[in-house]
Amino acid sequence: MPRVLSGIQPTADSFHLGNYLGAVRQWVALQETYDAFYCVVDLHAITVPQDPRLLTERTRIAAAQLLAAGLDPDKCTLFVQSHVPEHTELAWVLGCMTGFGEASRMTQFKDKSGKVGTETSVGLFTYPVLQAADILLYLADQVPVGEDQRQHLELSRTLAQRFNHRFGETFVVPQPYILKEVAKIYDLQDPSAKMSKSSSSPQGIIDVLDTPDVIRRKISRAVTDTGSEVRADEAEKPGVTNLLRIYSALSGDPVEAIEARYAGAGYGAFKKDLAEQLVATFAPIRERTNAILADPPALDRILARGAGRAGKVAAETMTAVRNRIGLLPATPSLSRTAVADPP
Ligand code: AQP
Repeated sequence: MPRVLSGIQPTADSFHLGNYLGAVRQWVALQETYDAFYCVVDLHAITVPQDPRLLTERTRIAAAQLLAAGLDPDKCTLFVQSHVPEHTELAWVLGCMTGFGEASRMTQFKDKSGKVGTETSVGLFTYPVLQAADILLYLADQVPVGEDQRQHLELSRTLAQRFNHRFGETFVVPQPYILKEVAKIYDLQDPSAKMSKSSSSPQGIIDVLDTPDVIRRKISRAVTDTGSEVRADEAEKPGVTNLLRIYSALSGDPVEAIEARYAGAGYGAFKKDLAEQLVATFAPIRERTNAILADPPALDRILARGAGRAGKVAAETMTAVRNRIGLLPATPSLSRTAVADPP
């Protein structure tokens, strides 16, 4: 089976509608036909300051939400990035092959460092290299992500090709798996910005764990444009166009059919029905998430099993990488634990 890999950061108490439509929904579908590896990327989260207690909690919440959204641990490998130390080891190797100028061109670093200001870390700068390691370690063929990750994925492809060229065929050159219609879901209050865990205002973002009433309120207050016509028009009606795309993605109906359905009806009826679509999609995920979170040991067992499976693949790839680049192999019988220092 071809392989996919993708990850999500535990940077909030819930993932949002953009994460769900742009990425997670594809993850669920792809587990049926791919050897699928999905991880909660906690090491990416710490590229900006995190409260340690919250980070632990949110890592479990993210994993529970992914299971609640439809990931099946018998069909895919779900794990926590930091449980497989080869991610950071490969990131170092790849970092030594990444040009400073090349890394400086990453637009997400420019955006996020602008927001973090003086607390901008070297980790935030090298984040795309760790992401390349996440992907290349599993020899992934496809990477299902939103549009915001396209540039990072291009770097992963460049690094795979560079490594293969210098040291011999080792990595698969991964392809982005980006669905155009849902590649970028916009903020409900600012339809020029992407919906984002860390930068959207609470009113601009629909969380998968929002209660039905909160979802209804946020949709009713979503920015619409002048006029009252429910019509997709990127330039003149960015707010309504965003809502139409969301409606279409949730219902499976083409945008044109939705436009026709609400012709002359105004924004009110359209928004009301959209809110109900969201409630119908997210309420069961919310309930299942809470049920999964009620049994942390069971969740931890799923993650441990995932880390075991992921670790096997990662260890094989890392052994090949170490050999290729000429690191002296450690002698197994002289491992750190087998050979004690004289007293
Ligand atoms: N607005 C979006 N529309 C479509 N896809 C999106 N994704 C994120 N936002 C949108 C996709 O969701 C996956 C997981 O994202 P992430 O957790 O790695 O973080 P991110 O891309 O940086 O998303 P956020 O919400 O903006 O998180 P923070 O604020 O923590 O940086 C990815 O595949 C992403 O493309």
